[in-house]
Amino acid sequence: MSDMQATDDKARLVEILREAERVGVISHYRPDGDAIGSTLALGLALRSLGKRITMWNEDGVPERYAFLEGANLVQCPPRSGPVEIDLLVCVDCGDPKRLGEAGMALLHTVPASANIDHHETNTRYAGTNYIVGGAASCSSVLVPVIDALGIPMSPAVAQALYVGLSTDTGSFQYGSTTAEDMRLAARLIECGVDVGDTNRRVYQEQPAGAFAVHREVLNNMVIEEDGQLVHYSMPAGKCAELGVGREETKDLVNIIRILRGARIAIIFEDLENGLIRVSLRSKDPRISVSMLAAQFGGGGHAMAAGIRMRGSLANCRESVLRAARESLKKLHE
Ligand SMILES: [Mn+2]
Repeated sequence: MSDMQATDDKARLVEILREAERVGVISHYRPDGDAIGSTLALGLALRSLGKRITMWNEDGVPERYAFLEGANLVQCPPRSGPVEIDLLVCVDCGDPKRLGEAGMALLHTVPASANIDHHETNTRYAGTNYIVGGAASCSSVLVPVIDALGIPMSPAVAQALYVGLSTDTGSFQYGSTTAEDMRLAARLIECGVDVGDTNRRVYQEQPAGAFAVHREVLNNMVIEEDGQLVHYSMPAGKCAELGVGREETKDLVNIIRILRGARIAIIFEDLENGLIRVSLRSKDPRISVSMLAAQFGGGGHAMAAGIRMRGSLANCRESVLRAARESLKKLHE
């Protein structure tokens, strides 16, 4: 998409945001820091204009983000009945299916919809789409929108945006992190974000259950292709055996991706509903896991992508590993 197109979309987005009285904000299921940060930042910012705001998420707010202002206001999307809003805004969600079933139903019944996102693979499914593919986070994309609306950046909005930016840049560690991202972080800190306190709450307050899962992954990870490919598979029943919820299986790929020499890290997880979830990370800029995922109907970013596949754990794993080995082989051709 050209910059001009993005500018036009932004102007239209700002206009409909300004006009709407009752706005619903929603993001993807199994929300991460950017999904929650974007939802809260936009919700709180629009609320400060006197609008009536409803915030939704299929899976609610994960414990680690519950400290953010407004987190207690996030509800599950209604399963039925009319919803009294003028505009539904989907943030950080590249594909309407990821809104969840109730969210997707909302999208089809509301009078107007908008989509603000940074996923390259965004399908532009809303009435108005403002997509900046390649931006570090959806939170980053929201900043010029909030500015254009003339809303002063409150400490609460800044903190929500900071959490989105920090989590989507891997705490500013990804190679894609730019000077502009750092300048945005600086601005958010100037607006009142307590960096030490925010990072401690997001990154250093993990429940004991998380350690049971980490132990399991470290004990059973597989290292192959001379250490270039590392993966772990979580079979059906494992969460119950470990006594943890699905929430604890998020971000497991970060445990194995730090192996020295690894280029691709993959977690396979049997979701026990006929679906296998695959989380992929690349540590080599020549390998796009987004393209790898696309071969199986998945998507995401070049260095971080995901797939939901139908089939057995063993079959899905073999197909994806074959493709991963293939992309490693291409490096040496
Ligand atoms: Mn994001």
